[in-house]
Amino acid sequence: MDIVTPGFRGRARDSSQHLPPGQYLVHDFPVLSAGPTPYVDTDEWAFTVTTETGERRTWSWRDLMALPQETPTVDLHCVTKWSKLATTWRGVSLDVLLEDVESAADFVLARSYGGYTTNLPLEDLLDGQAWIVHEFDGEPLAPAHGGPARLLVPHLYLWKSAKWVNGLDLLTDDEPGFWEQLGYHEYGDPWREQRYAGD
Ligand SMILES: Nc1nc2c(c(=O)[nH]1)N[C@H]1C(S)=C(S)[C@@H](COP(=O)(O)O)O[C@H]1N2
Ligand SMILES: [Mo]
Repeated sequence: MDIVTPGFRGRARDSSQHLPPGQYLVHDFPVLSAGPTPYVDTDEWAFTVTTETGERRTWSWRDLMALPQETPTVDLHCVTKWSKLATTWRGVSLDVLLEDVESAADFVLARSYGGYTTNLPLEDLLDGQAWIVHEFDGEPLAPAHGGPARLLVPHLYLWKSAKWVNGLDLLTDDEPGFWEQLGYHEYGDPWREQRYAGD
C-alpha cells in the first residue's frame, strides 16, 4: 500500500524560492511597452553591433537564423513586481554574436526599433547570460513582446531585455538608457532589489 499522498510532492516545486524580494508570481504574460509597438518585417530586420572605434558588424534575419540556436528556460522579473517562472525562448547567444567582435569596451547601450534604449555592462551579455530571441514558447515572438526579436537578459530586471532590438553600441563610458535616465537603477539586479537609482 502506498502511504505517501501524491499531492505531497507539490512541496518540492514550491516557487517561493525563485521569487526575488518584493515580487509576486503571474501565470499570464503582461505586456509593458513605453510606446507603440513597431512592426518590423524580417526582410528588413537587421541587427548591428557598433564598437567604441566605430566598427560595425550587421546581421540580417537570414544571418541570425543560420547561427547556432539555443532554447533557454529562464525566470523573468519585472520591476513593476511581477515575475514569470520557467519561460522558454529560442534564439542566439550573445557569446556567438560577439565572438568575432574586437572591443575593449566595458558597457553596452542596446537600441531598439522605435527608439528605446537600455544600458548594461558588456560582461552581463556574455558567458551564457543573454540572447537575441525570436521564439517564445515554441512560437514566433509576438510583436507586443518584442518580435521579430528581442534581447533577453533574465538575470536583470526585464526592462533591460530590450524588445525590437536592432543593435548594441559597445561603449568605453556607461550611458544611461530610456528608463535609467528616468531614475531607474543603472544595473537592476532583482535579487538585490535594485529598482531605482541609489537602491
Ligand atoms: N523596446 C522596448 N523594450 C522594452 C520596453 C519598451 O518599452 N520598449 N519595456 C521594457 C519593460 S519595462 C519590460 S517589463 C519588458 C516587458 O516585456 P513584455 O512586454 O514582453 O512583458 O520589456 C522591456 N523592454
Ligand atoms: Mo518593466
